[in-house]
This record gives sequence, structure tokens and C-alpha cells, in this order.
Amino acid sequence: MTASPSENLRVAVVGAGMMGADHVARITSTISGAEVVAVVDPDTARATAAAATAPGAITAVDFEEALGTTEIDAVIVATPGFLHEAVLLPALDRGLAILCEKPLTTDEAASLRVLEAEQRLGRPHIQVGFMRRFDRGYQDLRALVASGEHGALLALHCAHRNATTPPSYSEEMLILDSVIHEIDVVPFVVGEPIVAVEVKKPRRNSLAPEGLPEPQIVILETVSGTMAIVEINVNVQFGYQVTTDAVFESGVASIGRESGIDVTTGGRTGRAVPPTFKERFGAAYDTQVQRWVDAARRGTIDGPSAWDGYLASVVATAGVAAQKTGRRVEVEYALAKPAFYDLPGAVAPALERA
Ligand code: ISE
Repeated sequence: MTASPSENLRVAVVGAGMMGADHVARITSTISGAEVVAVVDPDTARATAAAATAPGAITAVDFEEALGTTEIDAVIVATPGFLHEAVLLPALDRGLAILCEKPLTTDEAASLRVLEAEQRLGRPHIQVGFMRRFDRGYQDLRALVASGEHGALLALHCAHRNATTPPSYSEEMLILDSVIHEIDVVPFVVGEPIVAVEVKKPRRNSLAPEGLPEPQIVILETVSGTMAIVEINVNVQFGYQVTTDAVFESGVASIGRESGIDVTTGGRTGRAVPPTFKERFGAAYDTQVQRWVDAARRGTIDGPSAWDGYLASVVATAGVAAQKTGRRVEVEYALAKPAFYDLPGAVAPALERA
């Protein structure tokens, strides 16, 4: 089902945690051309609280129940990553438009199953929520790299810092849930695929939950030797901070230090640090969702595709192996890009396998 241009896209949001609830509110208050008709979560209280921001939306404990209760054109998948496949496959089966929060899936084999199911349809239906591609800073940096103005790009220093982690957050999630953003956005900026990953473990932050060995340093190497050195550091206490410094042959460019208001008082000058990714990337999420809605109403996608989700899952699988072994692990892409995923005009870069 695809909404006609005069009708709102009827969206089910599956998963009413922090991101899902944020999308429900966003679609209701900020996005045009769409309405939330269902909020799905096994935790009824959570579903009800999120649905309260979307007048008329029903709640359901699972996706099947929602599909049986109301008319749905599109779905936002915002469950934990390891549960994505279980929503993606029935959604594809019904030909729904899909915005899938990152990661597409948490392992390569599951991503392949999703790609196969999608290719049975006539065109891509899945857009993956790699929202950093819609952030002005990353877009400017990508353009600067492509321009060659300061020579070749040699290295990226990426800081990825969260205030705290929930109890369910594991060591693998440093790669699968957090560094997955750099795994996607580094090729987007550099214009080349990642070919190797290495993980180093510096001194542990004693403020991290017991048993979580972090921060970690993840080194992503692209095909011509550019290295992204990613500091993943998720219990910094002070707020949310994502920055990148790009080192060129004859210049350095920095993004992520937003020009907020500087306040000087008590002998210090300071600027607020956003508490979470919701604030830091709020504008990028808004743009991403509006463009997805507009594209879904035209029967297409406008952003990273399931192919980009698959590439990221291949690198993440190598990243987890590197994390476990301490070795540099080369990335093996089993599949060449199917023509099915050549999308003119999409935000996705034209990445082929290495
Ligand atoms: C979370 O799921 C996100 O996607 C955030 O952007 C990231 O910073 C965080 O580490 C993840 O857990």
C-alpha cells in the first residue's frame, strides 16, 4: 500500500523506547504528509505513553496485532537491533515502506536474508536510519574531501562519547550499536569502502558499568589507506559529544563543535553540551524522516538503503572479531552491489565492494 499524494502516510512505529517515542512525537509535531496510526511495544505502558503524543494512534503488543487492527502504509523499526529482522521480513512481505533504525541487523547473515527478501520486490523499500548523513557537518566534510581543496584525506579523529549506558549495553554493542555510525559515515565522508578494522583497549573508565571494558579505540582503514581513529567512550558522565577532525595533506577541518551560545560568568566561558543524541542530531533526524516520508509517498527511498545497512553489518562483524582477537581484521564483502540498489539522487554514496 502506498498513500496517494493527497493522503497522509499511515505509519506504525514498532518499538516505543527512546528512539521510537521520539519518532512518534516527531511525526506528529514536525513532519508533514504522515501520521502515526499505531505504536507497537510489548511494554503496554511504554506504548501508551508514546501513543499519547499521537492522537488517534492505536497501541499493540506486537506488529502482527497492529497489522490486523489498522491500515498501515509504512513502518518505522525502532526495536533493539537484534529484533529488526523479525519486523523487516513481514513488513517487506506486505510491501510496506520502511525506515529501519540502525543497525539494519546485528549480523551479516541476517542482513543478507533481508537483502534477499527486499530484492523479491520491484524496488528498494528499506531506508536505514543512519541519520548522520543528514547532518550538515558531515555533508560539508564529504564535499570538502571530494573537492580535493586541501589535498588527500589522510586521517580522521572521531570522538563518540555518551553520558552513560543502559544495563543491557554489552561490549559488542560498542561496535554493533555505537561505532556502527562511524562504520557508515566514514565511507560516506571518504568516498571509499572500509577494508580493515582493528580495536585497541586503553585503560578502563572505572565509571563504566562493571565488566564493560571501555573506552575503546577502533581503527577503520579505507581502501586507499585513510585511517579513521574512533574513540568510543560511552560513560563520560558529562553529556553527548560527537566530533570529527579531518587531517588533509595541507589542512585540517573539524565538525561537531556546534556554535551554541557561549556564556561567560564566574571567571569562565562555557557552552552547553547536549545531553543525548536526540538533541545533538535533532535536525538530522527531522530531515531524515521528512525525506523518507516524502519519498515513501512517491514509492521510493531517499537515504541510505539496505545495501548500506549490509555493508555496515559486514564491517561490524569484522569489528567484533577484531575486538575479540586484538588483531587487524580484513573486511571481506561476499557480495557485489546488485543493480537493484543503484538509486539515482539518493544520499547514499555509490559504494561498491572493495
Ligand atoms: C545509540 O543507539 C545511538 O544510536 C547513538 O547515536 C549512539 O551514540 C549510542 O552510543 C547508541 O547506543
